[in-house]
Amino acid sequence: MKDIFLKINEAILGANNILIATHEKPDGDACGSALALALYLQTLGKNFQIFSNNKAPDFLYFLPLIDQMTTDVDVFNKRWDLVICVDASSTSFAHLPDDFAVRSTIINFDHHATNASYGQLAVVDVGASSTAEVVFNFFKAISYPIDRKLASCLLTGILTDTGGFSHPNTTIKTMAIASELMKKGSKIHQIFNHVVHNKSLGGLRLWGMVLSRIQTNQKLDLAYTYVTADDLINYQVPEEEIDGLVNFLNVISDYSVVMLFKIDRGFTKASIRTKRDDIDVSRLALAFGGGGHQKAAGFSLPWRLEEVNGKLVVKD
Ligand SMILES: [Mn+2]
Repeated sequence: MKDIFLKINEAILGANNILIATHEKPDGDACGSALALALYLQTLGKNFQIFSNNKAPDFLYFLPLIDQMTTDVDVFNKRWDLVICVDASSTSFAHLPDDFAVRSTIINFDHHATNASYGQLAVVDVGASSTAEVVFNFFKAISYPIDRKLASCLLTGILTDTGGFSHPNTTIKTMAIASELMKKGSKIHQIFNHVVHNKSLGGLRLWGMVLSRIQTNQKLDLAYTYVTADDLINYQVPEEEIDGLVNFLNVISDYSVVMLFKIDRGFTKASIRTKRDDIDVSRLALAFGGGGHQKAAGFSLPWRLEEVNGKLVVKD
């Protein structure tokens, strides 16, 4: 992998104007990886911008340069020598316009198995816990000295994508990299406070409400519940406050599969989790046109569900 990393670095050194793009609704890994690379470009004195179709969640605003992330599609009208995509399994997931994607030189850093290695220079490492881990390997390959700020960006990506080192993607390598990032001065407990211990009072009350609605299906060995767009309005919390709720449901020990329905006006999104090695929830998601991993998957339905007499029914 070292050769391709060196080629990527040559491309970066030879470019003046560089666009970093990441996926819609950017998470800790998307932002952490993008901002780590942005810090590098800033040190090199490059002209750069960072694009995502949606604003980063508030709890990530402790990260350096995050206020420079833009959702303005005007970036696609500018001339870029190079586009670096991070954590985006396709150019459309990064919202690059088709014609723009075709005429641009693209570097692709990712760890998703569904990434078809698009772009002229692609590093898709499905064995990596996170794109942050891939970007770390890039900096190691080019012998770039990682400082505390950059380490915090990468550790945020690793911490969020591994669910605080608890998901099965956490490897010996992941732990070694996290340890090295801590040696650079990054404080893991502070990052954890930002990305996990960040619920508001309204958010906790909403979680309580959603937990009180849990229903079960013995035959399917399933526990499920739902949250609606109106709930978010009533409790005055942004959508990011329900991040982690489906993983919290998964702490249940007397059911094998858990599901959280997010019900919006005209559609419903379902997230599925299991802790068991012998159940593949991505197959259930696939049956409804969704996808994901063996233990974490999801799908969308073009209907609104509503609770009637204790049962979730299709409304429209
Ligand atoms: Mn990721």
